[in-house]
Amino acid sequence: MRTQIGIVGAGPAGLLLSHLLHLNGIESVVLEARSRDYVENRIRAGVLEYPVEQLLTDSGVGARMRAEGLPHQGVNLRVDGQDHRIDFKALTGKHVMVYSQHKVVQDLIAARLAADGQIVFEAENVSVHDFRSDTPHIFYQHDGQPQRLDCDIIAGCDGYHGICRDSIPAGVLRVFERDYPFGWLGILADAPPASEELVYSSHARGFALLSMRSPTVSRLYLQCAPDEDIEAWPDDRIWSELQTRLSRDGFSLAEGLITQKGVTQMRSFVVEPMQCGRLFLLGDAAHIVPPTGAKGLNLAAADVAVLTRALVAYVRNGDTVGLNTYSETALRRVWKAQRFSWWMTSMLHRFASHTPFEQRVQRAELEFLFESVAASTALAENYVGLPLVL
Ligand code: RFL
Ligand code: PHB
Repeated sequence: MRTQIGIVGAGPAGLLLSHLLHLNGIESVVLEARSRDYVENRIRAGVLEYPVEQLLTDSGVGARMRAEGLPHQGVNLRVDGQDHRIDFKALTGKHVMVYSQHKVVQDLIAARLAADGQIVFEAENVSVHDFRSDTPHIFYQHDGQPQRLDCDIIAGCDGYHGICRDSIPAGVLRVFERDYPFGWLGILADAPPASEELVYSSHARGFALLSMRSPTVSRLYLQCAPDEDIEAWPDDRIWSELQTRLSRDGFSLAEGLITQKGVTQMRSFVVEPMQCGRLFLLGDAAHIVPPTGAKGLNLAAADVAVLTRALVAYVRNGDTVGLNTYSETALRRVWKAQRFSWWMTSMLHRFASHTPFEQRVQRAELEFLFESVAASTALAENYVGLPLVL
C-alpha cells in the first residue's frame, strides 16, 4: 500500500493531522494499535484551549463540542479555603472549552470515516524504516497478515509509550525531563459538579482539583504519592479527602457513584529535535507535561497545526522550509507550555522537601498572583492558550 503521509497512532494528534491533511487534499493512512472502541472510550483530558476550540470549529469537527461542551470564562484558585477567581474573559477576552478528549477522538474518527479516510485499528507490530532516506516505509501486521505502507513522510503520533521515538538512532535526540515527587489520584463520578468553574485547591494536606465532564459528571483529583496504591483508597476515603481539601465556607461537594479511578504519574519530558529525516514526532510522542496546566492535548493539536502548514507547503510547492524548521517552531510553544505546567504544579502542590523558606516563597507567589492584575493576566493568557504557531 502507498500513501503520502503514514501516521502512527489514532490519538488526538494522529487523527487531527489526518483530518487537516485531508481538507488540504493530502492523503494519509493512520495505523492504530488499539481497537476503535478502546480509543473512543479512553478517558483523559478535558480542557480545550481557545485556539484549539477554534481549530476544531474552523475545520468542521466542532458541532458536537459547541452543543455539549461547557465554555468556561474563568477558574478558581482555592487557597486554604478562600477562593480567588481568575477571570479569563475580563483579562484576555477568551475562554476555554470543557469537552472530553474521548469525544474529540470520536468526532475526528467520524469525520475521517465519513470522508473515506483510512484508519487501520488493531495494527500489530508497527515498525518504521528508512526515514533517513527518500523511501520511508512502515511494516505492520493486520488480521495476522504482514503489511507494508510506503509513504513520503512518517508522522509519529503514537504517544509517550509508542515506538516512533525509540526508532530514532541513539545520539540524535536530547532528552530533557523532570519527575515530581507526587502523582494524581483521579476519579470520574456520577455527581453534579459542585462548582460551575474548575477549582484548583492548594491545601495543607495536598493539592486537589475539581473538574467536570458534563452537568451530571464530575472529574476530581487528589495529590498523592507517585506510587500510590489505588487499593488503599476505597470510595469513602476518596470522598472524605476531597471534602477536606476542597472545603470552603458555603461550599458543599456533591458525592456520587465513582465510575473510574486511577493514579497518574507527574512528569515533564521533552525530546529535541522533534524530527529525524522524514520521521516527525507530534504530541505525547515528543513531550509530556504534568496535568496541572491542562496542556497535554492542546500541545498535541499545536504540533499538528505546525506540521500541517509545513506539509501543505511541501506537497503543493516542494517548499521544504517548514519541514526543516518544524522542530524549532513547535518547540518554541512546547517550552512555553512546559514552563507554565511546571509553574502551576510548583505553585499549587505540597512538597515534602520544602523548607520553611520555600513554603513562604510559595505562599508569596500565590498572594502576588491574587493582588496583581499583571500576574493574573499572565496566568489567564497561558491557560486560555497561546497562539498555535509561535
Ligand atoms: P495519545 O492520546 O497517547 O495517542 C497515541 C495513540 O497511539 C497509539 N499507539 C500506537 N499505535 C500503533 N502502534 C504503536 N506501537 C502504538 N503505540 C501507541 C495509542 O494506542 C494511542 O491511540 O497521544 P497524542 O495523540 O499525542 O495526544 C496526547 C494526549 O492524549 C495527552 O497529552 C493528554 O491526554 C494528557 N493528559 C491530559 N492532558 C490534559 O490536557 N488534561 C488532562 O486532564 C489529562 N489527563 C492525560 C490525562 C494523559 C493520561 N495518560 C497518558 C496516561 C490523563 C491520563 C491518564
Ligand atoms: C480534567 O478535567 O481532567 C482536567 C482539568 C484541568 C486540569 C487537568 C485535568 O488541569
